[in-house]
Amino acid sequence: MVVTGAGISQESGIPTFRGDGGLWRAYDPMKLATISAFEEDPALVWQWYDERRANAAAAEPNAGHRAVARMAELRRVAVATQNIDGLHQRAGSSGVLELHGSIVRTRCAACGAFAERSEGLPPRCACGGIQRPDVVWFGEPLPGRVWEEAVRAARASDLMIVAGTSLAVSPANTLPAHARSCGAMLVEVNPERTAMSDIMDLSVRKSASSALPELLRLL
Ligand code: BJW
Ligand code: ZN
Repeated sequence: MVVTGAGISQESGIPTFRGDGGLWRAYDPMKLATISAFEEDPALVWQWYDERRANAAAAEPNAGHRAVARMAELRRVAVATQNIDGLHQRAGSSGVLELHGSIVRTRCAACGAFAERSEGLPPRCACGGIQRPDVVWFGEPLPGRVWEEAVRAARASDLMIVAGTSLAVSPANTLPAHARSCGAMLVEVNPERTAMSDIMDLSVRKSASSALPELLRLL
């Protein structure tokens, strides 16, 4: 199983949330990525997501995303990502478990209908409600089926590669412990220490775009 976070897309030009590469300087994600921020000022939250939608659409998958996609040609590999940028899919991975949703999709905060982002700030649904990005904000539950599948895959895995995530956000950061408790080997790819470095069997202190192709060759 491969579990990824913002660091794998950093080299595609998408800023991370925390650490040195955390470049959403004009905005504080801890404040904006919440339902209360959206209820208070949906236009401000949408400005942040509009910028990030444009950024993600213009970005290209990098060697890290491509290596993950190639791994599935050699072994059965489940991919779970906390990223909402769609770059794993664009690199050729299928069945990606999007733990925190997708910036590509928009749904109505009132009636739940999925639709394209309409014009306007904030954009509105045909029902009159305000649209929102189909992502998971702090305090919201992860999509149930996706999370159950991720836990199942973690517990069934014999090797988990955790790449480009600080493992600071729950419940995604419990996946390594689920894997470990069922006997999997844990490998972390991150230039920096993480919250779970101590339980890793191996920490590769390199960028995702250099380490993941190397791990692919070892597989
Ligand atoms: C490289 C690199 C390179 C750099 N190569 N590596 C108190 C109150 C309320 C809730 C909580 C609470 N305490 C705990 C909680 C739970 C909360 C939580 O975990 N909070 C903590 C922050 C304290 N979690 C939730 O609320 C979750 N839901 C939940 O628990 O539901 C049950 C519940 C309900 C009600 C109450 C409580 C619980 C939902 C979490 C949703 C997270 N959403 C976001 C935004 C998604 C949409 C969007 O993108 O806009 O998800 S926040 C943000 O963090 C985003 C990310 O997916 C997520 C994880 O970040 P990630 O990917 O790890 O990125 P970084 O930046 O942290 O790390 C990057 C790493 O890459 C670094 O380590 C670098 O070193 C590395 N790196 N370049 C490889 N080239
Ligand atoms: Zn609606």
